[in-house]
Amino acid sequence: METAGQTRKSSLGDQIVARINQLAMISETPEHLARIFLTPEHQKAADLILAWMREAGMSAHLDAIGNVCGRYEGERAGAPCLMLGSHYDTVRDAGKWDGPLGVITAIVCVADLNRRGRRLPFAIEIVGFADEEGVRFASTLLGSRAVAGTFDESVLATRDRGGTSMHEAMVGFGLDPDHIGRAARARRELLGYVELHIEQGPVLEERGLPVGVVSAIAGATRLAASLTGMAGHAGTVPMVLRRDALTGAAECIVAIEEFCRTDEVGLVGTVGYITAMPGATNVIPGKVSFTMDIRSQSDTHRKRAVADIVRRVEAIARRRELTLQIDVTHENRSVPCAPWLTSQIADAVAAEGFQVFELPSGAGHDGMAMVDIADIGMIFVRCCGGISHNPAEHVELADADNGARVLLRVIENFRPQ
Ligand code: HGY
Ligand code: MN
Ligand code: MN
Ligand code: MN
Repeated sequence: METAGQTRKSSLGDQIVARINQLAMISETPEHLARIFLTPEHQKAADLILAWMREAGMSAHLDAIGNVCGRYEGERAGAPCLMLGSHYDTVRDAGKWDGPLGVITAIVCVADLNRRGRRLPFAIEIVGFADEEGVRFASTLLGSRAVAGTFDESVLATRDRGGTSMHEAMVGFGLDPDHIGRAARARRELLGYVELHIEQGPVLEERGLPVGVVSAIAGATRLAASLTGMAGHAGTVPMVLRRDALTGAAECIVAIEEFCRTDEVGLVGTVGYITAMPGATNVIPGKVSFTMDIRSQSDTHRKRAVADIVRRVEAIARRRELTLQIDVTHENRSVPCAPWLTSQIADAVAAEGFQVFELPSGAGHDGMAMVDIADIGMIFVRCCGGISHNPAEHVELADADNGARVLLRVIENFRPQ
């Protein structure tokens, strides 16, 4: 029991929760958490995280694409690093843990090493990636692709829903698009990449486990479709003569859901965004655009499923005499975590007294890009009800603490391969 005079040394979990709440205050609007790439909220969040990194004894800077980067030197300066990280951008109307938990937990762990004057035979680097979600420019993992040297310059020409190109947004943010290449790191500089992240699913909670060891990350295909019919008067055009783009899209969307729902291999398909033009109550929609997000742990299965879904959408459009435009806008292959890293994570989980449980990630993560320059490992932390990409997303303080203690063990017992 603590005496009244004795203040409880704040646990790693306490430190994490305080920062999660502080960072969550930086949002486009107070009502709905949104911290989107190359916005004033991005800049404010970067400034706060850089300050936390410096308080933790790290040198810290913003890189050429807006990632926040911190370095905690090892016993000898300039040594290769164990890189930790996650992202600090969010989806719209987001939860406050998806991404920031990994960045903040890593910083709190380094601050603990620094407080104890602990130096390791390697450096620790932490990267907060500026755009993992791909909310603004439809391509995901922009920050980690820049670090991995695989950034696709063509994305600079893509425009957000307000018509601003990534190129223009970078200039407005004070970054030079021609310098993105300066964010790239060489494989020889990294001993490995480890990301701690909320599970964003219900499995750990169902099994009563606080943490999990990630085996692989599912690949994903994003598509954009538009259906063009014939706008018309809602009161005068007989139903049989209509070429209604919105009811056509509705049939496509239900067909996609049915196709994924009945798939035995665990395919998931989501239509997350739709627009219907001209968007008036008394006008038959002439043009509808919608997105698709199709995922599977198997790339072969996902690609076959995408082809089947496109065929079904084409058949519906033909039958309804709608013009269809459908394009793959983005694709991430599934990636395995490195067994030598997952076994070190498993050792740390066991050493903390928890059951070791391996599970795949249905959600995408920056490790899908980082795998091009380093072997990757991931630690999952239980989140309540598996809820994510939702303001109800939550992690209990004890689990934030559990995750931090596992990550700290991984760091202190890390044995480069
Ligand atoms: O969409 C995803 O899987 C991740 O949250 N960006
Ligand atoms: Mn996310
Ligand atoms: Mn995430
Ligand atoms: Mn991630």
